[in-house]
Amino acid sequence: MRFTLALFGALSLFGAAAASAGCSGKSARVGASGGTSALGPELAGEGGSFVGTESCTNDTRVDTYTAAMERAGSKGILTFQLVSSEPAPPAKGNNTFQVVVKDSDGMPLGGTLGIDLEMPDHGHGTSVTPVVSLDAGSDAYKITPVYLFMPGVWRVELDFYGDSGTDAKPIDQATFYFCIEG
Ligand SMILES: [Cu+2]
Repeated sequence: MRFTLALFGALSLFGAAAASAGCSGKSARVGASGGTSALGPELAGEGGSFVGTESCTNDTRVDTYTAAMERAGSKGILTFQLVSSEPAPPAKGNNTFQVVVKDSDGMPLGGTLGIDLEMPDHGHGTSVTPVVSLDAGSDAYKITPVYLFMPGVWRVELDFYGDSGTDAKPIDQATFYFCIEG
């Protein structure tokens, strides 16, 4: 029994190492309020496997980018609008997103917005921490760089924390998936 458990542990370690061998970089979860940014990199979660770089254009998870695309928050409280991506659609390398967060009346909200970038099939994030800044004039959050350095499916999670900062739980969050081509 002991031997079995020890062996399982060793295999798990090996598996985790193998899963991360194909990719580099770490997940970056950041937030910013009113033009300042609070940086809080964290390591990417375990799991995932390296699946190569085959095209993801037909992957059923991915969204088709359109300007001003909107997504209801998972809690049904807020709406997240990806006003624009530069370049459009999002492409391999550096992107700049403009995001507006709206309440149920469609009024834009100011507060703290966080972004988390991950390649779910590879179990890693990005290697450059995005900076989030709120433009008080347009009520849009500018997020740059959204560094999608590798072809494949990228998960873009937006977390809105209001004025309470990223130490609190997000009030609502929405997730987009984009296929980045090589
Ligand atoms: Cu990857």
